[in-house]
Amino acid sequence: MSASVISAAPPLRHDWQQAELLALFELPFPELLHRAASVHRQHFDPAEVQVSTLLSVKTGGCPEDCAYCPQAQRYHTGVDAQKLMSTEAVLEKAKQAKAAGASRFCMGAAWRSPKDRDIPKVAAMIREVKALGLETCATLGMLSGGQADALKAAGLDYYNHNLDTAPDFYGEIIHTREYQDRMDTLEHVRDAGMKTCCGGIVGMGESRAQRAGLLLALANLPAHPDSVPINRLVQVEGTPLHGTAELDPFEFVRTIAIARITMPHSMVRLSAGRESMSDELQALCFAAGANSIFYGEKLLTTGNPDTERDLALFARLGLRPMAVEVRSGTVHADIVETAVCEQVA
Ligand code: SAM
Ligand code: DTB
Ligand code: SF4
Repeated sequence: MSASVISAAPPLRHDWQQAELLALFELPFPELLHRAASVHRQHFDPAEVQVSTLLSVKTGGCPEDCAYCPQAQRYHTGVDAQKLMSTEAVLEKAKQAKAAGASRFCMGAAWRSPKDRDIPKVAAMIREVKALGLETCATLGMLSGGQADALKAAGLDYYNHNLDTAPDFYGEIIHTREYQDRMDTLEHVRDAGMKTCCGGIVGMGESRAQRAGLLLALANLPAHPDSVPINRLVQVEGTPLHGTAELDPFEFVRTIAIARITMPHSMVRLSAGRESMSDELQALCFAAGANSIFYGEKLLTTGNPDTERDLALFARLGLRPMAVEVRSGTVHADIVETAVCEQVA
């Protein structure tokens, strides 16, 4: 990417208006895609896709009431509560993810927030995973400032904490924590010097104005999230949102496109929900500016496309995994590419 291309791009905005986002949603589909694809090319190579692998290091038994979530204790979804995994077991999974071609490893826990006594255990996982040369990410619920500092000291690169939906729809989805709690955690993560991964879920029965409201809240954060996961609701039997009307797939693509336009420097991740998407729909999402995926057979408790399907899709679309700079300054794109190319061959 040449410096002249970057300097020609307009400055990042944090003052988006709801009416502007709604106007984008209302553009003819080809025009919206064209605008998003143009922004994508100003900042990224559109053939590159960042690949992260997820692992649920502490599954189920969560006290929160997020209406979409199979891990909430109060819903009967068949997900059994488990203890925190051992560092050795996590490391084994991280090695497998690296061998399969992932560049980032994201550890998720079904907690409202970690207890202080959990932090050294998670810190040990972070240190070991990082030592493999993987980028590290964790999603553990709400964090205090001190907890964020401790995770940063252990080498955590990214913290995932989603806004999930628009402020005016939030109260229909979650009652056990406030929108402001999420903002506070994001502030602690930024203050600790970590990168933020923050997005939401669509297809929960929200209106188009509320999808715009989610993107507005994300794009007007004090700093755009480094990664913006756009999840399509995975409907799990037993959760209150099971049976929600399906979102029009083109509306999903529009949401991706507007995330790309409003947060031009961010990685926009085509996240949960890919398993039930056609290859054609995913290709449209990449054309609309998505440039990151979760890679590996499982998300946290639900399915994801198997790696063979993703590698075949990458090969068909001429996409390749994105290079990653690790803290030592060495670029291990070659490692990632070799691993993936070996699997494609
Ligand atoms: N417990 C922590 C928290 O909620 O902050 C971290 C894990 S939680 C499972 C991480 C995110 O996964 C949620 O914020 C939500 O956006 C996403 N998620 C959970 N269940 C989902 C589902 N059924 N479909 C789509 N996304 C989902
Ligand atoms: C995110 O935004 N999506 C991921 C990750 N961050 C942690 C989680 C998706 C979970 C889907 C439901 C499940 O597998 O339990
Ligand atoms: Fe718990 Fe996170 Fe699921 Fe909400 S999304 S119920 S906080 S695991």
